[in-house]
Amino acid sequence: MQEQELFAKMSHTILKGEIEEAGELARKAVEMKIDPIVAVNNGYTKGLDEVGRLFRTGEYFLPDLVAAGEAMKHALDVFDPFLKSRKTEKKLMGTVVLGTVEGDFHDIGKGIVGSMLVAAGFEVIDLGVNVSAQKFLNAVKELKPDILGMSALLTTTMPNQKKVIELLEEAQERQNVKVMVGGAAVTNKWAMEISADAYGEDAMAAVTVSEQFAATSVKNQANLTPTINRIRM
Ligand code: B12
Repeated sequence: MQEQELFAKMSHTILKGEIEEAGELARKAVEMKIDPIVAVNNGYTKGLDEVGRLFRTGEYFLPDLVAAGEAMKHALDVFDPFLKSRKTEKKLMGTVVLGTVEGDFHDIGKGIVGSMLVAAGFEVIDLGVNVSAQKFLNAVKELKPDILGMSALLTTTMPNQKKVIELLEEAQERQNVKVMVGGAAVTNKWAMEISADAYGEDAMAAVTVSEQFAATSVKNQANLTPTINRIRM
């Protein structure tokens, strides 16, 4: 099978919510030595985008979204060990606390971001989905991560990213951590509006941004605050 054909089939399994088949194709991609990220971006994500479009136009319903999400997660479960096994022997790049904000249960993209960060040498502490502002604050206080990453896929939950930043400020913890935001609903403009340190439009950008934070040694040079525009990918 050619790569393009495989990608089209991957997209189709998501569109049809074919869980087992989605996993089979992921295994096929591994066999063909296709980079998991390329397969996710060129195959499965295309399907999810189409599912999102069909949901918006009223042709798909919630069960279709659920099935698509399940199929995607199944494929990611196959890829995950391969993504993480890329981890190099280099020293720990830093610690990232990651979570999807309160009211939001989308975790596929966050999962990809987490796996890619692990592969890039970061320790990732994933707080899961529907994470309250207080829980993010507690994690920053207790775990003292270098970076806090927040995902939001719904326009209704984006404001909860702002709430977290405000809570960090109130608790005088804001200067101790770099805040990176992302998720389908989020834009660079929004990130600037809420005074996040960075916006990452995809998992690769999340890694690049985190590497830049690591290079400028967040903890040692707390006075260095790159603007979002400078660090945006
Ligand atoms: C699958 C899916 C679901 C699944 C999620 C399963 C799961 N475990 O995640 C389920 C069925 C649960 C679901 C539920 C709902 N969904 Co939904 N869902 C989707 C869908 C089709 C795909 C999302 C996805 O996984 N995309 C693929 C990943 C890889 O992309 P991503 O998340 O954007 O992540 C990438 C980047 O954004 C970035 N990134 C992500 N997180 C982070 C974090 C950081 C820090 C950084 C730097 C980067 C970063 O990197 C990732 C990898 O490249 C989208 C449509 C779409 N195309 O986005 C709708 C969509 C997001 N859902 C939508 C809606 C409306 C809902 C519901 C409200 C539906 C309902 N009536 O109940 C509920 C909400 C439930 C809740 N409270 O959370 C709308 C949102 C509209 C809006 N703008 O607010 C969308 C856009 C569909 C649509 N077109 O209407 N959904």
